[in-house]
Formats: sequence, C-alpha cells, structure tokens
Amino acid sequence: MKKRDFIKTSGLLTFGTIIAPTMVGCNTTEPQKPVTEEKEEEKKFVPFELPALGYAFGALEPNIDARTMEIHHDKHHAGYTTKFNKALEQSPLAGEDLTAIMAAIRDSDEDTNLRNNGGGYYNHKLFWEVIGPNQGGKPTGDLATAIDASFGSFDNFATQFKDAAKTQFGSGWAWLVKQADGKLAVSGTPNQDNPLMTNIVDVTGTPILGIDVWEHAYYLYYKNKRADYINNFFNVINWKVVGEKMMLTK
Ligand code: MN3
Repeated sequence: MKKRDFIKTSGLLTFGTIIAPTMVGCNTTEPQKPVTEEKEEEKKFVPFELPALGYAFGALEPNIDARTMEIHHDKHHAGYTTKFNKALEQSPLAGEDLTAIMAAIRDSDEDTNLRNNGGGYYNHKLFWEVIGPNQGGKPTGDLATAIDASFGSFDNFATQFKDAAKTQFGSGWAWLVKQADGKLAVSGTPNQDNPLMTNIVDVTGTPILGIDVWEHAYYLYYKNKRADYINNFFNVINWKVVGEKMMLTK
C-alpha cells in the first residue's frame, strides 16, 4: 500500500469510527482527504478595492476635466471593481494576486467576465497612478536611458506611443511595456485587454504606462478630438512613478 493510500484509508477508518453516528445520510464512499491536501486547496478570497485617486478630480485640469475624472473613477472603475470581484469569487483564480490572475485569463467564453472586468480593474488602477498634477515633461535617469536604448530617443518613443493610442480602433489602450528581456516596447490592445494577459495579447510584459482611449476617458471635454486628448495626456504623465514601475519590474 502506498503511503498516500494508507493515509486516506486510515483517515476514512477514523472518520467512520468516530463521526459516523452523526453522519447519517452523508455520502461516505468518497475517501476523506488528508488534512495537508485540504490546506493546499484552500484559497482566501479577499475582494479587490477601488483605489483612491490620490489627487482631486479637478487636479489635472485643463488636460483632463474634473467631471470626466469623477465619472471615470467613481462610476466606470467602481463598476469594473464590483463586477471583477463577482466574477472572481466564482473562479478558481480567487485568492491569486492580480498579476497572476491577468496571466491566467484565457480567450474563452468562460473567462469573458474576468477578462473585461479584471482588465478594467487593473488598467484603471495603473492609469490613476501614472498621471498626476504638476507632471509632464520628460523622464530622467534610468527610465530616460532605457527609452533611448529601446526607441532611439524620447521623441521617437512619444511618436510611437501617440500613434498606438490614435490608431487603436474603437475602445482600448496604448501601453509602454517592459518586456521579459528587459527592453521597452509600445503596444495597443482593444477593450480592457493588457500586456499581462499572455494567453491573449501579442506584445507581453509589464505595463509601466497606459493611456485609456475609450471615449469615456475624454469625450465630455474633447468630443471627437482623441488626438488632442492624447497630446495633452503627456502634460500629466508622472514619469517618476513610471520609472519606479520599470525598476520594480523584473
Ligand atoms: Mn476607462
């Protein structure tokens, strides 16, 4: 008899001997699992929270207006957060960390709610972090060096990033991504997909900067002028945070 079988059998015997009188009507044909296995299977589901903005709704004016920020954070991101938690609670991924969840999402009907709402949760969380009041300008230090090494110059990077944002058909995002080989790349993804979704997107890695080009991100103020929104987005990028994200990413 293998050790594992012995544990199961002895467990069942103990179970039968001591607890059986109180278990009338229960299915006792399934062997009781050893305690160690149960511990491995147990995952604690802690709902993800809507992160606070860290600055006032109007702090990014005139580049992003207060009303857009308020609706975007309090309605859109709040909605993604609620729906993500609902989908996650019923998923085997409940209890995993956010990055692991993104990496596990598949291009399947089963994962549609997790993909759209989990992506929406993650993407907006990053978005609020990489923008802020009194920002803009150009990156410095290691980030500036990495951008020059990967794109030739900051201007080349900015052109590629803006083009990815402008040409994203319909709703989606443009990203600055730190890839597994350490190089930086620009990409665009539809809807709420992101570069962490390695089963789904072409350019994979850790997003360190993202711009939301869904109409809800700019339409109240910019109307159909997505390009103006994208250009002005560069006035609110917090390059210090983007640089920290690059350094923290393996
Ligand atoms: Mn949005």
